[in-house]
Order: sequence, then C-alpha cells, then structure tokens
Amino acid sequence: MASPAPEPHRYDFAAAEPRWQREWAARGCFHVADCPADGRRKYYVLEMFPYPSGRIHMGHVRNYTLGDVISRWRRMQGMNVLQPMGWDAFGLPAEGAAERNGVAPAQWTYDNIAAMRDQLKRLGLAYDWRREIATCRPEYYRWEQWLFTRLYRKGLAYRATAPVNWCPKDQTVLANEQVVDGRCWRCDTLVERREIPQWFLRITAYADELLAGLDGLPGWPERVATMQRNWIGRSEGAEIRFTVEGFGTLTVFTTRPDTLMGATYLAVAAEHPLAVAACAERPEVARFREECRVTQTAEAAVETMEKRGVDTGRRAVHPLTGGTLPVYAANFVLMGYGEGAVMAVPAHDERDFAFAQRYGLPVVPVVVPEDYQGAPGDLVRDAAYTGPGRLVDSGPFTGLTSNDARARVVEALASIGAGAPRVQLRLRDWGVSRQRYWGAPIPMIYCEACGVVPVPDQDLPVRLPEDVVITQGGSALALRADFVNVSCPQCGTAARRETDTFDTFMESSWYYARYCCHDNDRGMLDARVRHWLPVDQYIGGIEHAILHLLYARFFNKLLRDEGLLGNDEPFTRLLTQGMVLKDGTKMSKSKGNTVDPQALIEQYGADTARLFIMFAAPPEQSLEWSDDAVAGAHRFLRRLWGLARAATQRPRPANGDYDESHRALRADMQALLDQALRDYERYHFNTVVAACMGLANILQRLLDEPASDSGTRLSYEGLSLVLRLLAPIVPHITHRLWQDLGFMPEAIIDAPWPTVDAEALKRATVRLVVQVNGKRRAEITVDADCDRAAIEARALGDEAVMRHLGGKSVAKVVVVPGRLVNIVSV
Ligand code: ANZ
Ligand code: ZN
Repeated sequence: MASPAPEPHRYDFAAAEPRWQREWAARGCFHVADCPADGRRKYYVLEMFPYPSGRIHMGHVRNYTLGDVISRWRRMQGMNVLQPMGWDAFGLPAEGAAERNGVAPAQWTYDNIAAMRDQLKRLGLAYDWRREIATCRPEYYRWEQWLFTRLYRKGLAYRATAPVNWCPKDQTVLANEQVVDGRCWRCDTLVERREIPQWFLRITAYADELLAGLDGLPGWPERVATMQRNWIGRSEGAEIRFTVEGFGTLTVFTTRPDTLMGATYLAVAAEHPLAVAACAERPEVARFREECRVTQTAEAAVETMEKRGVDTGRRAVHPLTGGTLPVYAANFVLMGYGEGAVMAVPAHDERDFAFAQRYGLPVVPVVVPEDYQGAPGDLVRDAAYTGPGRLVDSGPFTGLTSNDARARVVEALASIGAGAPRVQLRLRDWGVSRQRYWGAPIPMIYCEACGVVPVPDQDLPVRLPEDVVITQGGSALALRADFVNVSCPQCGTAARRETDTFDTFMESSWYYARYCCHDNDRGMLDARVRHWLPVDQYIGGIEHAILHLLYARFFNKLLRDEGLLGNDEPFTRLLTQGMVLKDGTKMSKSKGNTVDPQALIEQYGADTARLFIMFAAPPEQSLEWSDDAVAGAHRFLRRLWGLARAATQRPRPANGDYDESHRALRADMQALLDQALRDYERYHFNTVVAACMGLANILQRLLDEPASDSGTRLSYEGLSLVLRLLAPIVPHITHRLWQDLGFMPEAIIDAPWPTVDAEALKRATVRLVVQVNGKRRAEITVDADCDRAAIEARALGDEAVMRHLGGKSVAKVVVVPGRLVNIVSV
C-alpha cells in the first residue's frame, strides 16, 4: 500500500480512518470470491440488517462491530469470509413519514438508505458492498412473489378470514402498533375487530420439524430455543365431545382428560357459534358479545384481566355420567386456541376456579396428591389444586394415578365416539397480509370466472407503484385503479389485483440466502447458496428471538423443499447481543437518552467507538454508556500509538536470543496472548482488550529500559502480537502501525493470526508471597516449573526475608505451590 505520510506526533484519526476505508474499498479487500481456488474454508458472518430509519443508533454500532470483529478475526485465521449488508426496507414508518412530510415512501426510504450507508462506511466495516440488498427493490421481492405462487399451488399458502384491528372512524385497518391502549393512534377512537379475508402461510405444517430442529442447534443460546419451544407450544391432550340440545356437538380441547369427572360447567369464547346462537333467546349474551368485541384478546391480556362471562342458557350432556352441565360464554376462553371451548374443572384449574367463585358454580375435586389424607373438599377450599396425584370420586377411574387416568379416560371416550387423543399447537399459521401500501404486493388476481389466479411467472414482479401520495388512512394501493385493474391471466376478462402487501417479516426471512447470489436475475437462488449456507454466525438483538428467527427457519425449510438449498437450518450459531443502556435504561429516542454514533465518530474516530463498545461489556450482556470509558478507550489508542512510535525510534534487531529477564517478560506476554486467543474463541472481546492492555504495560516497561537488542527485539515481538490481537477491533490504527513498523509486506487484515509459543509459555513465571512466621515480608518471582528446593533457596536468599529473620535459625519452610512460602524461625 501507499507509503505513509510524514509522521505526525499525534494520531490523526480523522484523516487516517477515511483514507484506509477508501483504500480497502478501492482494492476490493472485502469482495469475497464465491469458490476460492485455494481451498480456504468458507465462513459466513451475518448481522441482522437494519430498517432504514435514517440514522444509525448505538444498537447498530454494537451489532455491526461485533460481526465485524468476528469476520476480521476469521479472515486472519485464513478463512474466506463473507460479510454482507442490506436494508429491511419495507414497513410502516415510511408511510407515517410520507404522510407527515409529503414525501413518497420510496424516496424517503432511498434517501435514508444512502445516509445510513455512509454512516456504516464510516465505521470501517468489512462488508462486501457489492452484495447489498434493499428489500423494496423489485429485483428482490420478485422472487418472494414467485415463491409465494409456488407455495399456493402446494397448499402451503391459502386464503381465510381472520380478524384485524379496524378503526370505524378512519374506516381503515390498523397495524398492531397503531393500536394504543385499544384505541386508534390517529383519532383515539375505540378499535374494533373485523373479520376479513387474508393470506396465510402454513407454518403449522412444519411445527414438528421446527421443534425438533431446536435440539440440533447447540450454537444457539438455550433461552432462545426455549422461547421458540414455548411459542410453538405443543400440548398433548384430548378433544372431548359434549352434546348440547338445540346446538349439536360442542367439542373442547383439554390437556387434563383425567379431570373429566370434575367438570362442572363448559365455557366458550364470545365469538363461538354457540354463543352466537344463544343471542337469539338471551339478550345478555348479545350484550356480553358486544362488550368483548372491543376488548383485546391478546393472550397476555386474557391472563391478567378479570374473568367474566354469562350463562348462555344452553345445557351440555356429560359423555360419561350423562349429567347436565351449564354452558357459559366467558372472556378467558380464546377463540383462536383449540376449539374455542373448554370443559371447566374449577377444582384443578385456576381460571376455572376464579370464574366458578364469581358465578357460584360448584367445585368438585377429583385429584388429590398421592400422600393426601384429608377430605378432598378441604384441598380446594381456597384455590385450585393443579398438581398431579391420585383420582377420587371418579367412578371407574377412582384410585388411578392422574397419569394413567389420562389414557384410560380417553380410551373410554373413544369407545363411545365422544373423544380422541389430540396434539394442539399454540402456533398459528402465519398471516402474511397487511392492508398497507409500502410492502411487496401479494401476487394474486381475483377473477369472477376463474376465482383466485396466481400471477404467472412471466408477469412477475408485480411492481409496487413508487409514485404515490399517502393520504390519511387505508392503503394507497387500493386507490390506484392502474394497479388494481388487470385482465385475468387465465380467461382475459376484467379482474382485480390483490391490494394487500406482504408482512415485512417475509423479506427478512430469506435475505440471508439471497446475499449468496444477489445478482441472479433468472432465479431466486442458485448453486452458490450450497457453498455459503448455512450462515456460520448470525448476530442480532434478542427482540427477534421468536418471530424473525422462527420465520427464517421456516423459510429455510420451504426453500429446501423447493429444492433451492440444501441445509436444514439457516443459522449454525446465534449471538444475541445485549442492549445499550444509558443511566440504567435502554437508549431510545422516546426516552431522549441517545448518544449519536456520528457525533462520537467525529469526536474520537471509529476505532475509539469500536474499542469502547467491545471493551465495555461481554457481547450478550447489556452495555452501560459511559463518557469516561469512551475517553479511556481513546487514551488507550493514543498510548498504543506512542508505544509504536517509540519502538520505531530503535531499529529492529535481527532475530536472536533474549536475556534472562526478557525471557520472563516474554513468558508473561505469551500468557496474555494465550488468554486473548481463548477469549476470542469465546467471544469475550472485553477481556481480549484487557489482555492487550496488559501487553501494552509490558511494552511500556521494555521501552523505558535502556535500549538493548534483546529488549528491542521483544518490543517488536510484543507489538506484532498486540496489533494483530487488536486488528479486528480497531482496524484503522493497527493497519497504520503495522505498516510503520514494517512487519509484513501484506496489510494487517491478511496477516496470519498469532499462535502461542508453547515453549515460552511453559517457562512462565509465578509470583509467590513469602511470609516469615505468618507475616507477609516479601514477594518473589520464580519460573512456573521451579522445584521446591529452588523456591526455598530463592525465598531464604531474599534481602527482606533475611532482614526479618535477623540471623535466627529456620525451623521449617512450608511451600504452597503457586501461592506462598512460609518460613518458621525458632
Ligand atoms: C380441562 C382442564 C382441567 C384444563 C384442568 C386444565 C386443567 P395448554 O397447556 O395451553 O394447551 N383451554 C383449552 N382451550 C382453551 C381456549 N381456547 N382458551 C382458553 N383456555 C383453553 O392448555 C390447555 C388447557 O387450557 C386445556 O385443558 C383447557 O383447560 C384450557 F385441571 O381442560 B383444560
Ligand atoms: Zn378469469
């Protein structure tokens, strides 16, 4: 590379950093070849791509620095590293901004991308920018549309009605984030729920594989796997059919068929057909349904809200006893889970218990703990007993364990056609329709004669018109006659396009694969994905632990089953980075406690920002912002600069031996190197930096000594270690110093990763405390492999020890290896 400018005394990061960045770009240093001839191992590092909001924030800086450190480290280890970047460019904020500022969402988005790209570049991230993706480009979403039409033909995409949030005043569908405390964000009107036809992807068909796959992901944090397991929520139980006069069969789902003999009422969701039917004869049921229509039915809300309901007047027949049970409509029963109906067993379920108390319904205990002696009624006087045990008052099942009873009850029901075993998922099929403008158009056409017709391949992409004006509410797309009106691809008569767009999670579900073949305009993916996938290391926020990561795993399986890629899972290792805090709370615009990365870079440079972030906390933990620590990081870089400058004042001696004292220092250096290399493997970059600070201290000592060949030789060695250890973290300053010290013909980004000199490490020294009669009197440094006799001799020969012995004779010497020597005198 070009020879450095005349040496300034201070490191001028503001000039140097952009200069190296330009040089890396000009040389295409990070343009990775798809299949290098040299057989280097591939390594794919990916960070979750940002939404182009306009400015990067500290969370981005942390995420992208982490990925960059890993990618540069793997490269120095000799791997062929792919690290791409792109933009999750569709989404609601663009519409909001457009409405406020009168700019088209497309323009707003492209401007933001340009601004953020510059900001990212200023951080010195080692991206292969040629592969940049913006999901709002037709070259990208075209393939998503193409895939969707295939999934439709396979029955994996389908249309069904589903509830949406509806603002009756604005006459528009609202996204969940536009509903604030049950009201429209714009006009504060109470939001209603409406059923409209929408598109779904059949993710439930992959539920078992998505669950099983979690056991094969040792590189994922256990808590993310657990969150996904809970989200999929596989429950084993039974469906039980009750007969209701004037209605027919009422089916419930239960995980506790063993408690069937303790059921004292049934409860259905307000939306359940039985509740609808009951409105005719009971106005209070209609009133109750009306109340429920405007309240939230999110699961979390259901858990905490007051349990309320109304008797529908209908009566069910217990399939085994023939007894009569009242049927209630209740707000704690979700229409979207199981059958939207439950058999209520207040003695053994908390919600049923609370409801029974409120409405004076009987509580009949049928399970008691194995060793329970008292009356069953006493067990459930104040609360439900939800544990396992032995059955009581349960006719033929009395005396069975609750576990055995589950199977026996289901058998009994099955034999009379009143029940069957059943597996229930909490996971729902993925509703992908959004009644929004700024998204990828769903490639479907509705024809009076032919029905639903997928857009044929040759007509893809269905382009989203970018020149729209966003007016209040609704989707701008539905208002565009030139978009809506088409002729049917099958019969040619006038037809309508679907005007909903895809959920933006669709685009982020497969971008990781597209980076491998971003330029393919003839297919969604190609053979290159088989080289690069799976992603070796994925990095992002824990907030994506469930949806994004589950959808991406699902898409990977869809793509695999289309024959488009070969791997079963998309991400081998997952790192979830902690939050960036300031004053103990998450940095966020709404809290007004943000620090602008741009300002930080201008004041101190990208290297300081990167060093601070990596040093302040291990990646998975939250990171507390500190102005002092930023300044400290900057000082350390200046110190490193000074040390390297000082070394260049002394010509580098030829290779050779080290003096005795330098051998000990060298062993210390090797011990720090050893620690740092291990910490890289564990991603403990904060302690890597600490080890580098230790190395800097040793260098300082060496450079403070009078010059000697041995000392200078060791300072060069130490600098070559510390620069390489720091290169992935602070790539600019290390790049420059590596050149100045004349280490290699090649740049430090391609310097070989250091290894420990095992011999030197073996000769490492240890410090021992020396006590005389139990009191600490001195400290000695000995070789780690030094034997007992030599340690004794060194301790007894120490000046301070001799002084304290004062000529008295020694009774005994106790050596505690690695820690201390105690000398007992008489
Ligand atoms: C009788 C029973 C007795 C129940 C008992 C529990 C304890 P998970 O584990 O989440 O699958 N349930 C079923 N469908 C429901 C719905 N749509 N809305 C609200 N609750 C519903 O829970 C399954 C249990 O949740 C089922 O088992 C049912 O109550 C209730 F001692 O049936 B159980
Ligand atoms: Zn037609």
